[in-house]
Amino acid sequence: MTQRLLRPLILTCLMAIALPLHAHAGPESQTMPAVSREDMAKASAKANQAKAPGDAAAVGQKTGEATAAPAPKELTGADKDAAIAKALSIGAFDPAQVVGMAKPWQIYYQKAESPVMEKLEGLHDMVMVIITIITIFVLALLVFICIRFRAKANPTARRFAHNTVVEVVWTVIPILILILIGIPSIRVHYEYAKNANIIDNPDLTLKVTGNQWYWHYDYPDFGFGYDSNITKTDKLKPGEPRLLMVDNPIVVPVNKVVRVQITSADVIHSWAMPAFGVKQDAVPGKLSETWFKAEEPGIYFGQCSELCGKYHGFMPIMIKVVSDEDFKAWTEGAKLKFAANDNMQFALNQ
Ligand SMILES: [Cu+2]
Repeated sequence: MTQRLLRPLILTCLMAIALPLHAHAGPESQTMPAVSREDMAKASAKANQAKAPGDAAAVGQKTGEATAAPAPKELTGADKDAAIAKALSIGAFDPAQVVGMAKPWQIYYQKAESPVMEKLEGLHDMVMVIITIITIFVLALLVFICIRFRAKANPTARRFAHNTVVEVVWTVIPILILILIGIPSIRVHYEYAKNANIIDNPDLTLKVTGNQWYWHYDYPDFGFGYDSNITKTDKLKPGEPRLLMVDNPIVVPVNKVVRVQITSADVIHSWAMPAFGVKQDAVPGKLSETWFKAEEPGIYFGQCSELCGKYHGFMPIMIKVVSDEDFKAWTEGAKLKFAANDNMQFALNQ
């Protein structure tokens, strides 16, 4: 009897899951499998050469100067110092500009500042309501059973097993709840995964390499890279947050798709930026990709989120989101400050 009832029910539920998925997967899903590994590799290779001018243009570079070393204007002396000073001031910390940072006694997320994080928050809130209801329901049931069926009030226990109705109910309701959670959950994944297109045409590529215990950042579109180390507590200036401040922050333009390629030089680290909903393991020998689009200029903090050794808690991440013009000025100064990396130039010239 139970089986006869359950089989069509399970089939109906499976169809209920499959149909909306199919509908959501719609037209875009056809493009997703089309992006093969080979295409990804090609796109990645292009990012280092032909695409570089396009990327640069998208982030404010008007000419094709990003194809190679900054040959057109070889700044020297005072001009060079001024460009570097400008870059430093653009990347500088200012407490008034902090947008994404954990606060004492914070019990909820930081303010969402990327499209993916906004969807994640929505999903979290919904699931939170559901689990709260379930927890209260189960607790109430336990209390009811403890009181109603205690030995004193219920001296002769009834001896029966199986109840078809109850069994069907406690099978079907959880299935419905899972479907209820599953649909928005898959929508978040979908929002994230539609970057099958986005990630091949980013406005900017940032390569992140985890090291014990600091981060190395490369801007392959511009041919420079640098290490980013924590600012020690005794070196902090007034207002700078302890354990979060770094010497060289990441600088990215606002409202631009930043493709982040993440790897590690030693052990597994994890590059996490809560306000953008990004957390990606940095695995030695593997290049992982993710992306974000920062929606508000300001300063954001994150931390290594994979236990990576004794100074795991001392490799923070600082991102400064700036306007296109500031980003362009920053890249010009940063190129000079961090001097062009030979390998990078080689890649750009291929
Ligand atoms: Cu780490």
